Amino acid sequence: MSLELFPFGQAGERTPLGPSAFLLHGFVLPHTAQLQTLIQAITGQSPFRNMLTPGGYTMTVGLTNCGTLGWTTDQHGYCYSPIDPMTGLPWPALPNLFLTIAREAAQTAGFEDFVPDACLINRYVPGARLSLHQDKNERDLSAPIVSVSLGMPAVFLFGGHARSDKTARVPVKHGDVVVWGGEDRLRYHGVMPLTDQPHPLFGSERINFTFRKVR
Ligand code: MD6
Ligand code: FE
Repeated sequence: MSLELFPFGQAGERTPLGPSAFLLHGFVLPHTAQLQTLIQAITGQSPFRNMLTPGGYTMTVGLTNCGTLGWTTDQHGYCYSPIDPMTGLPWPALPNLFLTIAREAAQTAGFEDFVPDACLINRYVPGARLSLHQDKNERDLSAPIVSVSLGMPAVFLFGGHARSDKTARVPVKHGDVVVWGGEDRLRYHGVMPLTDQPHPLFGSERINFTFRKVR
């Protein structure tokens, strides 16, 4: 069961999605070209790859990381690792612009002094989706998550604390940022299958990156 939400805000507006969750419309619009260049440098070193879940499925979303820790999954389970299993090397460093955006977005949502140590980068192509999940592999659940959307639009599903709770459908566009923490930190969420709506800068791709404080 889905509940329609229409947070079609203007750049600079803040739509609450919960007591401690906000959609910051167009928050990174001034930086999107620079972010794209930084992401190209990161994926040149640690490419996007379609990982295998413990359930034996290959994810439709391509994934990589930057920061001291990176999120990975294989048939044995999920974990954070300092080493990219594909290259055997540390993940690329978190660029300063990423750290600044993460801190300022968190602050705008009411979370002071957010310093992430991990940034998970997802690439969606038409048809890719992310099933409902909780982000609960982080040791420090007092820190929020900051999630940046670039490229093609998507519908973010924002549920409750049980998988069966009804979900809100939240349109996320190029330049939008979602921040959530506090009592909303463990809510189920996912992304509906993307439709092909090519973007002038990113073509038929959506890039999402989420900053976390793991340790
Ligand atoms: C995405 N995002 O938007 C997937 N998780 O592509 C997430 O799974 C996510 O956006 C935690 C907090 C914010 C998010
Ligand atoms: Fe998530």
